[in-house]
Amino acid sequence: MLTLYQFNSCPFCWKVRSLLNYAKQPYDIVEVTPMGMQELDFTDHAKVPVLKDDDKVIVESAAIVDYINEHYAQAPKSEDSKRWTDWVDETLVHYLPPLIHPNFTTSWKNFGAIMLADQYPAFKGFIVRLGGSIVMPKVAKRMKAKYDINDEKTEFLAAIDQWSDEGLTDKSFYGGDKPDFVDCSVFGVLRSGDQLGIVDMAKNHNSTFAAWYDRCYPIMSE
Ligand SMILES: N[C@@H](CCC(=O)N[C@@H](CS)C(=O)NCC(=O)O)C(=O)O
Repeated sequence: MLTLYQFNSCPFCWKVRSLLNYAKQPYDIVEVTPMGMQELDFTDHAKVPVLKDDDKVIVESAAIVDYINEHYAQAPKSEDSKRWTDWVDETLVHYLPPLIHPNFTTSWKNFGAIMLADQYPAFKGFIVRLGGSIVMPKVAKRMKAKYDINDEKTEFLAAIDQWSDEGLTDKSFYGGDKPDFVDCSVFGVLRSGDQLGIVDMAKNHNSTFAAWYDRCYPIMSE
């Protein structure tokens, strides 16, 4: 049985979930507590996602999606797949924290939308939301400096255009008539920002992207 240890707010975790959903592969989810991460006591890896396949433990989202694809999903890959999956992990994902957590007020609102209603007992939920809303704007600021992001909105929309122009070109999916491994990765990371205004902003900006996202949704989202 597959068990995914995750944060519901984590884009790398949604990338994994999108491929599992694409494969129609059942899996359990364990929501990890950001403070302490005691649910991950079985591993030295102190980040989510972590995947357990019975007793086998796989860490790092790139390794996890490769494992899932080899053993469960068998989504097609092309020669250029790695260029795009690296782009997802090294470029696209970095725009999300500055967009979702620019300051305490927006972060608090977004954590309210991200956190599942029954995720934690009430007081613990409050502490996790408060802690996240304090920490994440600082993380977002560090990311902007580290990755030289000056205007996250403009640069994010430019990345969406790049995906649309160079990835999708005139195809229904990156994979052609059907989605492939790359579609699942791009969709998954963006899916983490659904309901937080990010996806709507991208859809309003680029209709080719909007049509692709809507085609992916029923295939990759549970
Ligand atoms: N390179 C890692 C990045 C994972 C990552 O940054 N996870 C974040 C959540 S989005 C995390 O676990 N942060 C907790 C921490 O750093 O303490 C991957 O692809 O799995």
